[in-house]
Amino acid sequence: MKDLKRALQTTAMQLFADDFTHLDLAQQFRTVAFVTRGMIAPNWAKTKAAVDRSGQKQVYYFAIEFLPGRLLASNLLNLGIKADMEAALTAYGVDSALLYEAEAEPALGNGGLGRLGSAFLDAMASVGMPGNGNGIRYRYGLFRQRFVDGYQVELPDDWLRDTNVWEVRKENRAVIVRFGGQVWLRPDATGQLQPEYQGAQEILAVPYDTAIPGYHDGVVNTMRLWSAEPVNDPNHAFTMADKARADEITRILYPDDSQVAGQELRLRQEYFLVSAGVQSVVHHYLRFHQDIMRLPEFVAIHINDTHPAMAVAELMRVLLDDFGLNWEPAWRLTEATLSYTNHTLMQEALESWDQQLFARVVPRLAQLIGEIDRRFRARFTRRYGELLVNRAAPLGNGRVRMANLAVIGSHAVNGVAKLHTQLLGESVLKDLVTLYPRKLLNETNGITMRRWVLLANPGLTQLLDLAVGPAWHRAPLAARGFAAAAQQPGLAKQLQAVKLANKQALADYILATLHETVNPQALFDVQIKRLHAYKRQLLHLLGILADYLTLLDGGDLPPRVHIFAAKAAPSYAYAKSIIKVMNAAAGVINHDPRVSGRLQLIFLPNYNVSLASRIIPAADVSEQISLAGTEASGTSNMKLMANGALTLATLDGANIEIRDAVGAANIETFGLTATQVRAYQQVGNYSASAVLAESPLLKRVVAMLTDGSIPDIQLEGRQIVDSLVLGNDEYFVLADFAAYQAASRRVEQRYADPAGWAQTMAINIAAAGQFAADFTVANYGREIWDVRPTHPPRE
Ligand code: OAK
Repeated sequence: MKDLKRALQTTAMQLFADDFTHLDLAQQFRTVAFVTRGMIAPNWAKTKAAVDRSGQKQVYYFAIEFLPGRLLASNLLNLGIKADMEAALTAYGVDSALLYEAEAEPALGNGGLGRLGSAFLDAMASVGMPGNGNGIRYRYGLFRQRFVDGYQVELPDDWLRDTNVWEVRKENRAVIVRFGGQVWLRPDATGQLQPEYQGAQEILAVPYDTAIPGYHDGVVNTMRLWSAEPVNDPNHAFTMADKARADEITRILYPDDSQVAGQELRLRQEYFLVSAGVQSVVHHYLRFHQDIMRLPEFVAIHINDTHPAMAVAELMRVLLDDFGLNWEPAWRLTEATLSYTNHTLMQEALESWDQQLFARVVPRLAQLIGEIDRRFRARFTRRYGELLVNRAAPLGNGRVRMANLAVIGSHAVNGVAKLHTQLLGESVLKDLVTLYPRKLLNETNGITMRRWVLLANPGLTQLLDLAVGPAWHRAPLAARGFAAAAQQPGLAKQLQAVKLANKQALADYILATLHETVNPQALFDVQIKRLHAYKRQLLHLLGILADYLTLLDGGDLPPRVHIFAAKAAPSYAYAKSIIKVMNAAAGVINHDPRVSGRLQLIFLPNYNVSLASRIIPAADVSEQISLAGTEASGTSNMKLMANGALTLATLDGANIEIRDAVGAANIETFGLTATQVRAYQQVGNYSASAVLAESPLLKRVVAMLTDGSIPDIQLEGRQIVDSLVLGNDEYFVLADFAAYQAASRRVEQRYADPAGWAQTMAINIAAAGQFAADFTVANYGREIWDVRPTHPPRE
């Protein structure tokens, strides 16, 4: 600790020419982070050198989003110096919790997709797999959300305004990315066709590297994020317009979750990411290897959803144009190097690009995809027929279909939960699976246990350490013993006390941010995720309104606090209406003395990784109520169970695997199954109005949205009711309402038995270990990347 104190003083002097204790909190944060970075650096250099020297195969995880969360506490934890640093801070009179909050959160992702990428980077470092992130350094991350009169307002996220201590600019590793112009193929001296570019726009891609330290293992991997700049040519000054055109590319993260923007700028972002990434992977490979034909022995490139799917064509471009390979060997290398994960079944999220736009932005890739398409058709049409091949081809109806391209160019394709993978094979990827029956695999998602339990829930961590020892930090399955241990009434009592303290802390936060007082003894019922119709926050809201009416009718329900957090895509009018209606309903319910202390609706603004870390440890119930067959996996379901919440769920995504892990007695499931939903959709015999007509309670609830009982929501309430009635309730909210209400009552009955509830909590915590991302990446390594961890998580 003495050394740390001294390091803080020295660094404070170097950075700010002042004593550490004289600095403000932001400066103190920078000082601590700088010291921490200095302690990571030697192992970072060592890891890179060791991987290069040993020639171990490396994973490059290409993703248009990463969502790491704040890094200081997590880095200190992984380095094993968190307690020491906190002691040093205390000695200087600094509150470490406040100091951690001074860090800007890198919000370079929308939700599940980006967070999964970051969990994988952490996990790869923690099990000793050489793994690199490859993404975009957005100047502005996902918007900050505020509510004004209950409406969502989006504010810019200027996360780089203060310097980012964690990143290292690597100008010497910059590469040039070419856009637009014309490309001709001309034979060179040997008769080989070579592309000749005219009028292309060149952009400099500059990498910024961030260290990703593993947990207590000395491994430090890299997340590389690319920033666009004008090319700095000493013979040709760039103009302001050049600079603006470059800056634009990495200026802002598209705030759409599961919806395709379809704009040229997004396409440019995707190509920028892919071209910079592929070039840098190949350059690095050539520094240590001579033979490009051995690329897949040392390099695995992973395509995280379709946004980086152009990697297929870009790698072909590099192999053909830069290395002069023939098509067949180049194609073999490409397929062996690439793999692809699908993260959604939603039609509107399946990317495709207008072929003309595509050819204008990336003309050489358009040529290559044309050739991929031609060969694909030539290979399969005779055997499988034109209809099937037309549907599965990379080109069709004037569009470039990114998922098809990704599957065709990869040796492995995976879904992210068992049900999702099965449904992929039956729907979106059916034709491609017919053509490539062995490509489709399942790799169920996972989470960073250390962030979501060790960091977020120190109380529970202490109890687990007490009950099963600290082995679970590295060997997540070791938490299994917690279920038996919690049968001792003493431990069960302590577990209840930990949960109550976490709820009190969240109650304090709610009071400070929304000026609402909530009772920590009440049931805390949590739904935190992006706002989307398929996730059915509306079903939860209808449930709350029904309970409100029941209470007003004189019914008796136990005290319950419903806690939401969710951002809506700025262009998603329906999702924004739900937010407005939620906030308006909160205004009514929370201020009605007739239900005071018994029912509350809390919508916390600006959901992000940091807010999730506050809410999750305090949750009693985890709402995972998407329409069966729509949520690919979900990962908040895993985080919440790991913190002892009971899952209230439809049989969707990874909820099914959670049920299998905890047993049907320790989860509440309800609602239509994916098979039943599909049957309705195929026959077309679902009638929302018929459901409504049969339920007097439901009718009253729906009426509340338009009859003025909730003020100031005329348009929004009408829009929602229209979607239910005129639109025939696309997501079967009304169909599942009665089953949801019944499940909700069962949850309350369980909660009325504190001892039984404590057991269920313990069983959920104990079973969560199987969802550690450490296992997930080890499985990817074995089944897809052919990369083995040096210290795999123990089974
Ligand atoms: C975002 C944009 C396009 C396609 C998919 C997404 C996305 O975030 N999907 C989510 O990925 C998570 C990680 O696999 C899953 O847990 C979520 O179910 C899925 O919606």
